[in-house]
Amino acid sequence: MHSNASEAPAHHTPAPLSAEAQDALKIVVVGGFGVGKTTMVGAVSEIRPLSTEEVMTEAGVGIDDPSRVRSKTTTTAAFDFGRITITEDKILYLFGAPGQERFWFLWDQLFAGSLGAVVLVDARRLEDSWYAIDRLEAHGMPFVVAVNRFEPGPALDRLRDALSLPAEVPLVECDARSRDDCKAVLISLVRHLNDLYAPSPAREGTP
Ligand SMILES: Nc1nc2c(ncn2[C@@H]2O[C@H](COP(=O)(O)OP(=O)(O)O)[C@@H](O)[C@H]2O)c(=O)[nH]1
Ligand SMILES: [Mg+2]
Repeated sequence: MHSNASEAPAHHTPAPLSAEAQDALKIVVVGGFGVGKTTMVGAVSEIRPLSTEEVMTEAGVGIDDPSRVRSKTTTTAAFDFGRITITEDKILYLFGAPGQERFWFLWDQLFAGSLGAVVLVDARRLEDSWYAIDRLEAHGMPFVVAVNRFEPGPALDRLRDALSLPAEVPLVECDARSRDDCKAVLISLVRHLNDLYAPSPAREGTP
């Protein structure tokens, strides 16, 4: 008899949200169709990301164009949802927002209460992420732009020009499948927020 009911299982699923959790922080990941939003939320989330990814059906034909996005057979019907515990009482929630124009009505709700956003860009299809940048600028929502390199492409400074990104908006590279890359993107957003909101000595001096 080796079984012992009081023994903790060696492997268990991540604990449910801590009772201490008080601060819920929210970051949204936006961008065009097939740029890697679902992949990014899945790569960094500590819970199995909740996603409403559906196998593309006849209904998507002519609406979502997979011909330009190799090996993509699913499309996000609503949004992706992931979670990262920062400290016991600080939880970061990640929302991947569908990029297709027919889902824009969701964006205002999604942006409400968000700290900032990550715009994912596929360097081969910059135009697919232009509107996301436009909408974020219109909302006054701080954001960073992450270039998901599916294949070698133009240098970052050329992409910055092509996207007409102001110098102060961080532009970084990432592989959305890499947890470390995605973490680095989130850290660049947090640093950017810090630069925007932290009282600088110069600002403190002004009345
Ligand atoms: N080569 C490569 N493929 C990627 C990368 N990120 C995502 N993918 C693939 O690209 C496809 C689209 O990604 P997905 O996350 O579904 O895009 P979404 O529509 O923005 O949610 C999927 O088949 C991913 O596996 C990447 O950085 N490099
Ligand atoms: Mg998706």
